[in-house]
Amino acid sequence: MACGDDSPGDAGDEVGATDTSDGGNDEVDTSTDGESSSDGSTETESTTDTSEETTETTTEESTDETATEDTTDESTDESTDETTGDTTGDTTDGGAECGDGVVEGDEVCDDGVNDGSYGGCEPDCSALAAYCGDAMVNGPEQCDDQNDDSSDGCLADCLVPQSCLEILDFDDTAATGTYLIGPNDPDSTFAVECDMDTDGGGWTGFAVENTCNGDLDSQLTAVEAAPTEGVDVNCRPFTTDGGGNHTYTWDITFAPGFDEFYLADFVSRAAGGNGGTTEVYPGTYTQSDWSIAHSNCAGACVGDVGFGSADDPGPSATLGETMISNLSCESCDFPYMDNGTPYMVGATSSTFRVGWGESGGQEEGWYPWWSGSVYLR
Ligand SMILES: [Ca+2]
Ligand SMILES: [Ca+2]
Ligand SMILES: [Ca+2]
Repeated sequence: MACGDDSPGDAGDEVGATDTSDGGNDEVDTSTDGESSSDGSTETESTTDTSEETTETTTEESTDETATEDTTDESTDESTDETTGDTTGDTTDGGAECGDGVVEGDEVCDDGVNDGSYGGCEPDCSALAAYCGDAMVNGPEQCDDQNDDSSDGCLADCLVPQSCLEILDFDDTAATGTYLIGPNDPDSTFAVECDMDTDGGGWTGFAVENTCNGDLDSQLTAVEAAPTEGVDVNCRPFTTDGGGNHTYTWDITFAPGFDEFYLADFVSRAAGGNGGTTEVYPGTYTQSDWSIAHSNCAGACVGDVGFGSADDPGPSATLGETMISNLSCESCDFPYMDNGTPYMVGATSSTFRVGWGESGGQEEGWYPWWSGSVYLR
């Protein structure tokens, strides 16, 4: 399919659309046939003639069948002839009438209305009005790149996709790979990884680098503040407390919304200071509430990193839940153990949240998202 196929047909007149697209095919066929044999072009012309005759016959018959329609058409034609249609059409093309809904003679299109509106035909039937595929952004379009490539940030319906799910819904042949999307602004697209395989596909995957520098909006919030906090040049948030407790959230806006997520190759990193160690003890504490991301040292002074929707009261999955043994270090990696497992959130949300924290008398800290990807759908 192509952009050009849609617009004339969408104008509401199948006759005009068929003739127009046939004209385009004839040009292609002629050049192709010329290379192989001279007989081919003759066959093509006869085929085209036959279809046109058939179409005209069908139109006349259907019109004649209903007396009411017939009368209406005649009165419309008469009024058109009295004003402009007759002069423009008949004189030039020897019988072609712009406005009769039939493409004939020198007409490029004729949708019966020919008011120059989007997807239609210009008033003198000499050219198509603005349409998806004319290389200009017009009408309801966000882009018009005249191709069927779904990965370049402009779909063949002249809209900029906001997510990998939108791409897959439009193009069910789209394969896993890199795609341009514009989740916030059709004029500002960037590359993401689309997983078109897992559980039916349609997952939008982004790296931590996409969460700043204008791609995806993100917000670091201190629920319980630490003296050291920030976001490094690679968009990675970080915190280190001063020997007390700390809890943070980091919200990433994904305008298209999501109902589920999974993590891929995801790694958190401890960022303790002055010999302070960061602990995750899965049997002692796992985060269940965004408002607190650590134990209060009743059992042990530990923390966790959680993932989910900012619209839920707490995370849908946490680092601690997936671990099978305690981890403790000043600066080391905490790999997520259930990479690739989809988790549901409570309700469709447009804000993905990472929450984390620590407690205890040492200086403990985190890079909650050191590396890896988050996939939303
Ligand atoms: Ca006509
Ligand atoms: Ca256009
Ligand atoms: Ca495209």
